[in-house]
Amino acid sequence: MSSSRGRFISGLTAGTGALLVRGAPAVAQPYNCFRPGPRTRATPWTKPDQKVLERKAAWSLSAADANVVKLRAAYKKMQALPQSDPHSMIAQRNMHAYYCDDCPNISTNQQIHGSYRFFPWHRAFLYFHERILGSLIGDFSLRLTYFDWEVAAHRAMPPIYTAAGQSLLHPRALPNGSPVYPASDFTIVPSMMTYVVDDFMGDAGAGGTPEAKPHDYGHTAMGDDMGVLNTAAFDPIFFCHHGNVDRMWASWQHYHPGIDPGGAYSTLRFSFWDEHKKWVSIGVADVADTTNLGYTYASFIPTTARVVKREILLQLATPSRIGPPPPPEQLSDAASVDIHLRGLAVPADEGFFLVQAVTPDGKSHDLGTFATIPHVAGGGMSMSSDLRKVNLVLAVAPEVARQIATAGTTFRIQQRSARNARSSPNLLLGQGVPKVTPARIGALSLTVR
Ligand SMILES: [Cu+2]
Repeated sequence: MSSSRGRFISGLTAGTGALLVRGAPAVAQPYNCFRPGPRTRATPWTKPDQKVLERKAAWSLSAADANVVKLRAAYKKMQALPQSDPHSMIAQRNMHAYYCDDCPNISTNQQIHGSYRFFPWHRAFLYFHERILGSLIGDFSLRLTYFDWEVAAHRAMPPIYTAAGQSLLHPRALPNGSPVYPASDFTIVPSMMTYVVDDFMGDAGAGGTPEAKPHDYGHTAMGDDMGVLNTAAFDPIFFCHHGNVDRMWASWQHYHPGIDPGGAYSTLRFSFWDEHKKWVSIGVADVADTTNLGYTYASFIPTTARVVKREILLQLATPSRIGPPPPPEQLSDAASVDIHLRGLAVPADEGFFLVQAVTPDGKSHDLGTFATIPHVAGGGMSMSSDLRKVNLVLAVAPEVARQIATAGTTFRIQQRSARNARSSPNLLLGQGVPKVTPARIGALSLTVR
């Protein structure tokens, strides 16, 4: 990431400018981050005496639900606090911006997206956010909700968030009808429960597929403040969207007990303001089990496991070209094939990406899509030298796998900007001139089911 980003965007305002919804005032205010905590050492987090309670699906809750009443009262208080208060909504937004290396006025060199830091950091962020909300109303039985977009009928904004005149509603320009799309990137969520750890959680230098698909698409498709990293956590739906991202992780952990990415993962620690305004640090061992943080989910995401027949490691002649192909009989009995593109380098920090394979006969085959979230609205920065890496799993029909498993097949990615998605939802893969670049892949393999 550019270390001089702040210079390009100082003076930028957050919020949606002239974009209004149902007469609600747009949130446009000067945006300045402070260092979230003191430079002194954080105190290690200790588990409070707390009950283990369920986080429930936002779609299952009505305005009369006791927890919804608590959430609305707590957010109302949070939104009224001044920026200088670490419990304020503005401070919560800035905490996320700080850890995205997206503060307009300071370079933080902290990035918790695009690697195995993504899941544990966000779990801890949501936990402290939940505790702070509880402390604001003096009731620690308050729990966050989750946006169960893996259910087709639940891909519209949950009604408890869109009702007028209450604190869960955030000003947005985009329609509330279908804010999570393309649908295919949410339909595949149950199949992600079968992913191996590197593909699900990512590794030290690459994000996993859940981050690049439902997570990133949800942010960019919801748009407005949610659509850019440095303002996303200003919208209460952030904590509902991330509730389901966290539920994806909890569900995956349920199917893969005790598995983590290894390496330096187990030594990761993150610092936050707690509910007593104490600067505390929490480690990945503390957040590994949600019950240690006082919550469970009303249900796990079901898995659609299909027996794995074999794994085929493909040799790459160059970073985007297949070398010797596998023997054809290895694919002849496939019912479905997952292509794993490990360490796929993305030649920009944001966009919608279509991955294609070009076979030696010159035919191009669309393999699938993923997204990355813009750092700031509107652009204005040159980030062409930035690289993000993703461990991308793309499910393809056996026939496509057979055609591309050929010596000389090359891979390329088409990129469209996501920066204007907030004012033009149809931009998602639909419009704009794509930039086409050869893919750079670290390793390539196939899972035959
Ligand atoms: Cu985030």
